[in-house]
Amino acid sequence: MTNRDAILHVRGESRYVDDRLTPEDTLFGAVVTSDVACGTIRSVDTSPAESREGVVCVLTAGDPPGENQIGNIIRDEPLFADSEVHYIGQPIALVVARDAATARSVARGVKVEIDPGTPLLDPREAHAQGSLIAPPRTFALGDIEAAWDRCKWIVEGRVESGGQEHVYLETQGTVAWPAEDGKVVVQSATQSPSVVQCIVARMLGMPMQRVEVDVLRLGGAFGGKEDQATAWAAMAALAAWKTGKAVKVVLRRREDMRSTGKRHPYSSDFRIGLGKDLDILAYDVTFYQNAGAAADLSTSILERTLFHATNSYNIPNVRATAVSCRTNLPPNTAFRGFGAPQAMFVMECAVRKAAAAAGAEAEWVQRKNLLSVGDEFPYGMRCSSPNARRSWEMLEDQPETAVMREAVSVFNAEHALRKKGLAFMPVCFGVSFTTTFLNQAGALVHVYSDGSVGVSTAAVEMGQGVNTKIRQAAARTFSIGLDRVRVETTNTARVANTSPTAASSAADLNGNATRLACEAILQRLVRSAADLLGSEAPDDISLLDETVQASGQATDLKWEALVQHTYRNRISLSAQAHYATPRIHFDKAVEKGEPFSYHVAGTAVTEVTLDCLRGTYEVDAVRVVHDLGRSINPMIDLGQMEGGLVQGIGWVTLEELLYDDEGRLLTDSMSTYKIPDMNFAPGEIQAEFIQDAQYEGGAFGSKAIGEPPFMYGIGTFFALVEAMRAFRPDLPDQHILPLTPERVLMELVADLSS
Ligand code: LUZ
Ligand code: MOS
Repeated sequence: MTNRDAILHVRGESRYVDDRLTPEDTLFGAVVTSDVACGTIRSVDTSPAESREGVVCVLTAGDPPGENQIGNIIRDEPLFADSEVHYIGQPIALVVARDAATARSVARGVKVEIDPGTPLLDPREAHAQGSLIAPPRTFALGDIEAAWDRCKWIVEGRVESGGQEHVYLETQGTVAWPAEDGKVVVQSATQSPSVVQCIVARMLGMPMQRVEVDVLRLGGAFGGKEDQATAWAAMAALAAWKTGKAVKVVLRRREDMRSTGKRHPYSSDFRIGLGKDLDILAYDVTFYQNAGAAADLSTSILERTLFHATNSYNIPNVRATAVSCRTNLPPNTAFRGFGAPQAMFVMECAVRKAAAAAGAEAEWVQRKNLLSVGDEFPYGMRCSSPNARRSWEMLEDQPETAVMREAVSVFNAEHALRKKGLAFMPVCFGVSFTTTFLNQAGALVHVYSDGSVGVSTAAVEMGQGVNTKIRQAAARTFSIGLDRVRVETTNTARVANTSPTAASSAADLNGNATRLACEAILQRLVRSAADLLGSEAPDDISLLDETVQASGQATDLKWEALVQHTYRNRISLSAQAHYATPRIHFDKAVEKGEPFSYHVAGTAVTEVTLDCLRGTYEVDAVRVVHDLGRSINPMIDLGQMEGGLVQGIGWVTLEELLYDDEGRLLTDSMSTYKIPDMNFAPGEIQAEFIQDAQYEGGAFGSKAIGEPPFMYGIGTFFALVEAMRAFRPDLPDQHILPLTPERVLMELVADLSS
């Protein structure tokens, strides 16, 4: 089983927004953005630009006929800055011209006068000044104050984790055009078609039925298009509505990197206590989230940070507090893991520091405290999966693990200037949107009279292979060949109220909706077959490999003939279905509930080699044992595993976002922002999947795969620290990521002269 879209990708035949065929007279919009991070707008002079050859119009804050507002959860984000600017790269105007070159060159010349203020860039400073997105939240379990007395070892620390640029291959973009009777059609590279629809409608002051959002596929997203595709879609829609022409807005890489938000940097404080048997008795943590200038999804991301504060560990006394701090960076946003990686990094720093204080091996303390079935999470849910423990034990039992350990100690004994390090990284990730109402999906299935099948769902294909999984869901339910099934674009006129394709849940939710719609049609087909075969008992009839079976025996009746017969009898061959994840709930008033359909758990072990003179390093191998449920498509899941892992390794090692004191991003191109490539990827990635259980929440017993593997990448950070320690046993705590080669080198040589 492969990702069927891969054939299109490797031939260059996949069509992204900028590849769509558009009318000859399509206009292009280029964005005028703020060059200061904070200030009051004195004037925006658009008239010289408007009189330039080829320019059709220049749009600003006064132009939307509805609201000049794109905030979804919190309405705090203007489409175009009106009186103030809050970050460098914030849109102020859109120059609409006959071609992209003209639009861009004119946009560069638009004069904006701003009285600059002093930008706020640090989340703790923002917190101290009361600059918050929302009030802080706290999850608590047990009695933390009483627990400290019972601890034998108590350690504290401060942890910093940096942001991360999404670097989706396709930059942000939209094409929009006006249709008949006041309608606007929007082809957007978005993970959230219905959010784009809702906000464009609000911005144009019209009902949602007059805005049709259509999404064919995205060239990657990773969370970066869950909320942040909206601005460009709204601009294109506004320009199309104003001009009566098709309008395209597509960002260049540097524009995209400057204007869009990233993974949230966090600054955190922890305090952890171990009992005499090395049980983690107490954990107190505070997260300061750098939200940037607008809320975006920050409050939801903050919530997931709290849900994953204790990662894979059972801790009876916990207090986790998180605060979303408003600063003058671009609004930070969803990125694979959605606040969980930041939480897990702090937890791992804490466990390791506590183990060191107790004179114990980190692995010993990690393993001792892993979750077991029945353990309570700080949010009240109980652990129902044995796989946190089981994955660790399976990994440890693999003969390769002993070989790896031996190789590291032999290598370190034999080499003075190169050292190896090894680290275990457990991950336990909750699957479901933590915003409960989003856990729903719709599917619309048509069986055509020739037996071919078209499926529309709420899921957006972004390279992750969800369309192949949906094809499989339909083909499997009907028991027909995969090639009979086509997955259509994600379109708000066909499937309404689409939840974002996010939270690793798209295949679960939309696979189930597809199954339900296909089952409804299948029931009619079975009755129709019974009728045709003169059978009294439809219960006896089934379909297997495109052939009707009666009492388990193949008949001469094939899929195509059955479909034709059913059609000619005027029986509907279409069905719509809705799926909502059962059981889940959460009460924010007490911060308790059962927010997740299930957890996925696993463990990774990472081996690195460090060049201690240069600070450079290689990731030799990562071996993972991971819980997939019963995978629909192991090949796609392995691809997600490898991609997520390498992206996670990038976050903790190479990927460093640097800003100057004015809040200007210095690493705004692929030459200054380094992402892991094939040469940097681990020499070996080995994944063993636990594939035995059946899960109601996932489609066909499968489990989500999109985000969890990202966090195995955190293991590389700690493997590097182990290698550094092998060179310099007196090395102080390392609690800052990314651990770039530069940082490694500086740490290794720090204070050497004294
Ligand atoms: N998006 C969202 C997500 O809106 N809610 C979530 O809980 C979530 N989790 C992971 C990734 N995206
Ligand atoms: Mo998300 S981080 O868009 O699942």
